[in-house]
Amino acid sequence: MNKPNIHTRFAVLLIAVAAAAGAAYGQTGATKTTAVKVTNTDAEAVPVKIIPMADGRKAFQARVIVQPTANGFSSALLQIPAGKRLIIENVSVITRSPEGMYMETNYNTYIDNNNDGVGDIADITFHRVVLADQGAIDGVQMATANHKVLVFADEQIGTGHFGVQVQARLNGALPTGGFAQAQYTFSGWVEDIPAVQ
Ligand SMILES: [Ca+2]
Repeated sequence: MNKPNIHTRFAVLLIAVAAAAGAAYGQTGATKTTAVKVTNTDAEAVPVKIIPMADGRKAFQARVIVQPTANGFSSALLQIPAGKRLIIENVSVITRSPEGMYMETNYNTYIDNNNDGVGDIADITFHRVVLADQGAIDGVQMATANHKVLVFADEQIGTGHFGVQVQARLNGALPTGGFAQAQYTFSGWVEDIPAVQ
């Protein structure tokens, strides 16, 4: 079956970040009044900027944030430049949860695994992130991961368009007023997708 264009499933989400939330994102200073994107859950995908390197290669490095609220997966999308393939070589993740809670995290990508020129369910692969608990500081339970990987992510297969979808879920419902966040950073290379063989 054809995979729908997932880029169309996301809308823009802008949230003004208050001082407390800003601190949780590693920001400093007083109350922020600038509207910034703090999560991409069901929101506009985070774009990837292609960075030319001196040797001719094209690099990328991008951050995606997802904020789960319960034991069902929440997701966010890293948008791949049109017609490009990401070659992900490093993934770093930090999760912040209420003390005593923890997360399951993974991300998925597409490549034409069955080589039929059609973006279908055979083309999705899941990449689990192994987190190491860092304990709790000031009531915030943290876990981190930093892994050398080799993952391919195509933006287009046939008429289907895809991104890198990150996911996270908690081991239970987020308490009222609680804060939970999984922040992913991907680093790697950008190449053109070769023609279908
Ligand atoms: Ca396919």
